[in-house]
Order: sequence, then structure tokens, then C-alpha cells
Amino acid sequence: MTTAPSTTPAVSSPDATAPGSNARATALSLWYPRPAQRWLEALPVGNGRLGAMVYGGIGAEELQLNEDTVWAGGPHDHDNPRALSSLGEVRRLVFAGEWDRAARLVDADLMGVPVRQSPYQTVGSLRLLFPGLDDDAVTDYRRELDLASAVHTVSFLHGGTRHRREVLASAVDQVIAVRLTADAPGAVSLAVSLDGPLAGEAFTLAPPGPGSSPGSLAGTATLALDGRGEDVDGVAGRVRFRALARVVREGGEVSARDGRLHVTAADAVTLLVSVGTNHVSWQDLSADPARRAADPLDAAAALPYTELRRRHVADHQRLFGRVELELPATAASTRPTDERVASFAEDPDPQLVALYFQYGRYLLVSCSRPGTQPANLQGLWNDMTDPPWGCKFTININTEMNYWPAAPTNLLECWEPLLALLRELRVAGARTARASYGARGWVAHHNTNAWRATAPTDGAFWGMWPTGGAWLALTVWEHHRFTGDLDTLRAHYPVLADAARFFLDTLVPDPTSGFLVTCPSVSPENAHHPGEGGSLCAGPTMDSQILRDLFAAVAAASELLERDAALRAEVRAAADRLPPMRVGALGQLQEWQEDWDADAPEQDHRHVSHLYGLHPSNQISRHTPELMAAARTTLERRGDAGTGWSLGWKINFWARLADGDRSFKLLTDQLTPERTAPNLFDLHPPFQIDGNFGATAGVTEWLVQSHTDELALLPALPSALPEGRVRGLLARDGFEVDLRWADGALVEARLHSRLGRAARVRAASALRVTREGAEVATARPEPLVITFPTRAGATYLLRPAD
Ligand code: FUC
Repeated sequence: MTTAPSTTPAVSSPDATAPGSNARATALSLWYPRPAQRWLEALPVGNGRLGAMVYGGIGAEELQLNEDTVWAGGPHDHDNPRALSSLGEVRRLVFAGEWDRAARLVDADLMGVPVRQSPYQTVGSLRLLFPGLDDDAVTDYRRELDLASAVHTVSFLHGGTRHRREVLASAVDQVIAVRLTADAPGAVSLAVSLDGPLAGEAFTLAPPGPGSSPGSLAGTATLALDGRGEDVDGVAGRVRFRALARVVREGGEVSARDGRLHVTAADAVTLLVSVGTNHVSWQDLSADPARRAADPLDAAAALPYTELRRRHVADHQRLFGRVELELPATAASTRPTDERVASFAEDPDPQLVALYFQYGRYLLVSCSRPGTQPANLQGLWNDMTDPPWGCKFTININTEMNYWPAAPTNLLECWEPLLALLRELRVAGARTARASYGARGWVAHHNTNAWRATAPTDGAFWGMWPTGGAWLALTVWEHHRFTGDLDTLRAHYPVLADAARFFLDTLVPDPTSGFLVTCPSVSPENAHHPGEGGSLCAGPTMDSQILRDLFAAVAAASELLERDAALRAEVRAAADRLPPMRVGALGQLQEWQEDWDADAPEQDHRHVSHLYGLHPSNQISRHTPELMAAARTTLERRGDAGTGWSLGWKINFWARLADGDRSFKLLTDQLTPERTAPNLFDLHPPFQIDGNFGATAGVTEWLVQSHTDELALLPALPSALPEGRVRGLLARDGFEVDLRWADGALVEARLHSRLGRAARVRAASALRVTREGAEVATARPEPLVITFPTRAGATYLLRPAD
């Protein structure tokens, strides 16, 4: 194959804006001058449920396919029947400091059965072979993912003919569409096949059309692949799926041979791909995969490709188009995307920050839509049957991080799958609460999956953490803080209230301090002492922080909804008995009740769980200067190194500490080939999408913060980004925020008030506020906070006061 150098000027192309013009603006595109050789070079498309990784091959193209309900195993109850009777002894051992013995008992009696939760699995691949196309005879190749339209395009010249291929995953029409065209008639010939590690042989569905010769099919032809999710440790694989690929051709011929469809000399071809499963819910697998696959395919096949595309782009833009971030382009910005990552640390390229930010939004829109599964460890995209950490929902940081950008970047709908997960975990986790703890309410530990597993998994060291569900439940309250939406709060209030009930029943007084603590627990995955039980403890700082937020949320929500006065009193009383945050001998925020930090075996551990209080929570803020200083010391001691998601979290921490430059430095550490794949997927390594989402959220924290009682404008602007513009960020209390800044200072802000709540705005300079030209308020220079009432639906202009 001939690789067009990135500096190749545009060649003549039927459409001046078409790929092939390497010099064109790339502000919202990932692009490459060569096909992907491996999965981490391929580019993702997704409609929330169906996903494809597109390689952009010339003679051989591959779309690796996912459907988000294809998981191993099936509905399953992991509760360990011995858990409840051993709980008391485990608590005794933990309080006695006999952590290794406690761990052995937890592993024997408290872990889920089987201990391993079922993983998410790949469907397989759609493969296209183009017999006449010789990779070495191609020029002016370009593949590109345009984030604004969510269309993947490949374009190249071969023997004087320009070939163009588009791929999109439509949420409106529930198919993946592949459009193959050329600027010469009869130039599209290919063989289409489907295969997958969980499936049998592909077969053709359509009968030969009337008058067709033997083996040849009428205008359309359909290939099918049936498969089943795997068994896991004695849990039967019960997900069944069917994948379909239908050829809709213009001109030429189509025939079926050897389990493949062969298209010869067509002018253009639309391939429609659909996957259906038997998944109805986490408890019900009674649907018919064949129907589920065929119905959207039949409906989509009735539409011309241009219409499918138009509907898809409009739908995507409705969500994606709400936020714009403009940061200046430099010479580096014209390079292929992977080269921009490689040079980011040396060559200024602010626009790559904007691209990476928007990529996070693109990924969330593409993997988390109302009605789909939530974003898992890899969002939606996974080419394995046994992926790292099962490609599940790890809820001791990863799933929460996936959703940090949802509200601030104006994608509230993308939260819906997480709210649905919570409604289901409340049911599944009530079983575990009862069976394993003898408690009311619901509990989930550090992982869950398609079957809403809630018992502890993986072993005492990692899994004995009862606070994962509570952290996730706080999504309900965050949703309310951003939207003021009482209906959603009312509908999900039981998730919050029952999460709190579990802890009201299971918190125990610490024999030494008297505070109410979780036990057994861990500070996620970090050891305070060496040994197999070295992570087990009672009342780690993070647990008390999460419970303080949970109890406060239940108290506030029950008050707003005018219900559960008794529960409100109970949670308030319990909150008062939680251990306070403490500053240790080194000036650090203590991770545990005891000051064990200095001797903990891994000083640079990737989890910084106890800074949950700093981000995403607001318990550590400018209102608690001593704790802010301790959080900073903790971060300094942990160091900047970390896995992808750990860097993503630290970007947010430093932004909350108002240190934009340190935060930017962490993003710079993330935007290196070690932590960012050629396709901009975040690398733990391996690929984990949480780092993408964490960084996207972190960028919003540079620009707007609203976690306390103030709305701060440019609270942590990195000096590397002295000028820019953002439109459409959301802040709590129902504000939509647009900002323009230059020379590192605010030029203008627009606040659109959705709820008509009072605005309390903090900025680095005094501000003058106007609405429709009339002055509303002017701030005194100190303190730099201006408060003014707003009217719902009105927009306020804020400019530095002279
Ligand atoms: C937690 C983390 C790991 C990884 C895994 C999916 O266990 O500690 O780093 O992110 O989740």
C-alpha cells in the first residue's frame, strides 16, 4: 500500500469537502493516512446498543461488532449462603487487626458464588473483501471519523477511480449502515462475510429472486450469524444473538456462495447490519433474536441511504451539537491524530485538547442512550470473549467516572442507562442486603454486570467494599442538582432511600472511636498493611464521605418530596456519628481512620479514594481550607504517575484545587502514546474508556465549577490555554454557560437560567451583569462573588466591570 504523506495536497475530488483533502480543517475529526492494522487503531461508531470498530481497510475491510446485551452467563444470584453467619466473626477479626484471618474468612464465606461475574462479549466481525482492489495501487488514502456527524469515511484513489466508503451507527433506525460508492460505474465488487468466536457458520437468508440464475439473488440478499454467550464457572450462557448483514445494491449482481454474499460490478452498495438478542431485561431472556435482528433491518432497507444518513446525522447533532469548545489550532493540529498525540508534550496543540474533550462526548453519545446498557469499562467496544476485568461495570471508580461528563457537557439523556441500572440494582441488591447482611435496603459492592450481580466478587482484597452502590446512587441527587427535575427525583427516590436504609442497618460503632463505621470494608484496592488482608478495614475515609453525601441527599430529597420524615431524622442522626475527615502527621488527608498512610505499601497507588471528598464530592472545598491543604499534600505524595483513569481523576482533583497548570500537566501525561491509543482510546493500559470520560469532565472543571454553592467561571484555566470559547456547558441549579476568554482572563460569559434560581457567580475579576442591555448587578471587587436573582428562560450577560 502507498501511504499518502500527511502533507499531500488535496487532489481533485468530486466534493471539495470530501476526505481526500488532507489540508481541510480537522477540528472535529480523527483522521489517518493509512488503514488500521490493529484494534486500537480502528475507529468506533455506536448507537448506544450496537457498536462497530472500523478498520478502514482497502482490499479487506473489517467492522468488529458489538451488541451491548451480549454477555456470558445469564440471570444469576451470587449470594453466598454462609455470608450472614460469618459476618460477625469477620467484623471481630477486622476490629482486632487480624486482617489476614479476616480475609481468609471473607474469601471463604462472604464472596459471591461463583466468585467471578460474567463478562461482556464480542459478537464477531463483518468482513468485506474487495477482489479488484490492490492496496499497493492506492493513492490519496484517508480515513476519518467526524465527531460532529458521527460518520466514518474512507476515501482513496485506485486506478483513476475514487472510492468512498461511509459507516454510521444509527440510533434512529437501529442499524449500522455501510455505504460503498465509486465515481465510475460498476466499480463496486466485494464479498461479504460474518464470523464470530461465539457463533457457528454464517448462512444466507434470502431465497433466490424470481428469474435469477442458480445461486444468484434478487436486489437484496441477507447473511445471518447465530451465536450464544459463553458459560462461566457453572453459570450457563443464555444470551442468544443473531447478526444480520443485508446487501442492497444499485446495479451489478449479487450471489451467495460458501456462506458469503458476492456483489459484482455494482454502481453502489448499502450494507445494513443489525444484531438482535433474546435479552429483555437482566431477569428475562425470552425475546426472539431473529425477529429482533430482522425488524429494524427490514424497516431500514425501505429507506434510501441518504435518508438513513440524514436522520442519523440530525439525531446525533441534536445531542452532540449542544456544546462547542474552540481552542486555537497550530501547525501541529494539521497532523494525523496519532501523530498529534505523539507530539503533544513538545508541540503546542490546544486544539487537540478540544478534540479529545469532544471525543469524550462523542463516545458517551455513542455508547449510552436511553434504553441501552450503561457505558461499561470499554464503553461498548470490545473484541474479546474474555476481556480485561470482564469489561463490566466496575463501580469503585470506573463506572462513576464514565458519567462525570454527562451533565456538565449537556448530555443529560446519556445518564438514563445509569439511572435504569440503579433501579435494577435496587432490586438485585435488596436480595444481597437481606441474604448476606440481614439488612433492609440494597447494596452493591465493587463490580456489577448485565445480570446486576451485587454480591462481593474477585476476593476480599478488592471486592469487600459495600459502598459502590451508594456512590452510584448519588447520581440521582446529582441529576436533581443539575436539572431541578422533581419527577425524576421522585421516580428514583427509592434508590437513594433504600441505599441509605442498608447503611442504617449495617453501620456498627467502632469499638475504639465510637463512630459509626462500615465493616468489613476497604479503601478501594489500596492496602494499609502488607498481606492478603491488608486492605480490609473499618470506616475508610471514602466510605464516610460517600455516606455523608448519601444521608444528606436522602434528607434533602425526602424534604423536597415531603415524605419519610422518620427516615430523614434517622439519616441525620447517623450522619452526625460518622467519623470526620482527619489530617495526618504528614499533613495529608488520612485514607483510613488510623494514620496509616506513611507506611502503606504502595505510596503511589492509582486509587486516591479518600479524595472523593474533593471530587466528585464537595466536602473538601474553599470552605474547608485545612482539608484543601491536606488534599493537596495527599496528591503530592501520591505523585502524578498513574493508569489512564487515575490521570483522569487527578485532572479533576487539581482543577478543584484551582491549579489549572498542574491539571493540564496531568492531561499532557495522558495525551501520550503510553496512555492514549492511536484512536484516542484511553489506556490503563489496556484500553479503558473511563480515562476518556474523566479527562472530558476535567476540561469542564477548568472552565466552570458548580459543586459548592457558587458558580465559578474559569476557576482553573491552564496558562497553556490563554484564549478560547465554550458554548453550552451546564452548571448545577439549572444554568447553561457560554464563556469567552483571552489573555487568560474572562472576556464575556452568558448564563442562561433554566430554573430561575439565584445565581452566585465567582470570577477572578469584578463583574457587571446585564439582561437585554439593562444592568442587573455589579460586583464589588472583593469578594469576587456576585449574587443576583434570575428569571427562568432569561439570559444574562456577564462582563468584567471597568
Ligand atoms: C479497578 C482498578 C483497576 C481497573 C479495574 C477495572 O479494579 O483498580 O485499575 O481500573 O478497576
